[in-house]
Amino acid sequence: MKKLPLFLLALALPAATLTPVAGAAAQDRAGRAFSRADLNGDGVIDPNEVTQLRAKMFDRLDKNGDGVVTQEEIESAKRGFRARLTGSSKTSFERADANGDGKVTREEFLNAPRPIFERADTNHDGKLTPQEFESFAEQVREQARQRR
Ligand SMILES: [Ca+2]
Ligand SMILES: [Ca+2]
Ligand SMILES: [Ca+2]
Repeated sequence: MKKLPLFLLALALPAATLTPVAGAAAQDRAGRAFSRADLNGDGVIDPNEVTQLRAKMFDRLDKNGDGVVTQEEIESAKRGFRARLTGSSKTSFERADANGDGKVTREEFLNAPRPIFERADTNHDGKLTPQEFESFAEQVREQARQRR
């Protein structure tokens, strides 16, 4: 399986799944992740772009292409991605699965809450600037360090 880009997972999964990396390497990676997510290249990430990224991610996770991502498909994606999920973390798939039947449709997933986006958008203008993105990534790394 092709490795999922870190940023796609970072948007969809809890912050805990971001692998902590120190210093310049981390900044560099955040910068590249940012430009990959800025699909129209206007220098900010907007919710529309998040939705498009989710759509791409959904298609990758939906291995059998039936338009529904099951718990099983999520588990296999998690195994393919080396990030560890802590016991209490829920993926946004699990959050999106409102009726708890272990399946998430494309529509549910695209319309699921965007807690990471909203936390990172510190001035709440609905757009993520590279500065907001980087300072959020820094917070996440800091939290990851403190958990050890
Ligand atoms: Ca943009
Ligand atoms: Ca499926
Ligand atoms: Ca903002």
